[in-house]
Amino acid sequence: MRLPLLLALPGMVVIAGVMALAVVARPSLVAEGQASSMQQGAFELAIDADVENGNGACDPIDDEADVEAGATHQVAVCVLNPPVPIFAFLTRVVYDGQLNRAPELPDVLPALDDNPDANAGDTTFSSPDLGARWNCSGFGIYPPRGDDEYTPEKQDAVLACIPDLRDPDTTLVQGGPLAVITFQAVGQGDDHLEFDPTTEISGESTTIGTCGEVSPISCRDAVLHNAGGGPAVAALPEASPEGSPGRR
Ligand SMILES: [Ca+2]
Ligand SMILES: [Ca+2]
Ligand SMILES: [Ca+2]
Repeated sequence: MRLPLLLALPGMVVIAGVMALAVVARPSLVAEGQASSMQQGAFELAIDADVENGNGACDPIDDEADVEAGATHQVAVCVLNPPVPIFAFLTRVVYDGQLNRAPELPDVLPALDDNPDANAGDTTFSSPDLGARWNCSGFGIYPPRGDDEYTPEKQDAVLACIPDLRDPDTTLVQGGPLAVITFQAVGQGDDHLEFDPTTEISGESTTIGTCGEVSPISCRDAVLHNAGGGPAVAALPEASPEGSPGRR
């Protein structure tokens, strides 16, 4: 049984978070495809298809990676050159459930080490991390999900984070990894990982970038080349509806 995340959040945080991310509460946008051009120094989002190489997550950012069928593979969500400190974000990465599965983990407040796994808490990825006192329980609306059960039409890993407002220093002032998503390869083929249009980055008082039509920024997708084929070894549990909290 998952915690009622909303009840555990200070009301002020919930309100501020919902306000900051108001755009994501709208019905999902239909825009498909995002700019893929890379502009040096631009504010953008990217998926690092391979967190194992180089200096870790987002360094370098790989737009593709080879994955063995049945293997566990991690990708990172990276933000580059934010123009102001990041005060809240929601990232939603769409993938092909026939090729990959993102195992569901129990929600444990403040949900920093779930899947997707925020770059804060006990597990961090590369440096700098998000910093202290973030809360990624998604205001009770978007708890971390390997596959959001409220979007049954697609497989999408979602993570929404805000800082604890009691700590004014908790903002992400620099670029780097926001989160890492753990996938298990369950089929053979190319999985085009895409940012959903609801993906959003906010400053303290306003949206500063989305992968949709509001304040659009470059959102670079990535491809996982799953080789080997065949059904996956059931090494990791599938998303379990048993643990689903009520969304308010
Ligand atoms: Ca990399
Ligand atoms: Ca973590
Ligand atoms: Ca879904």
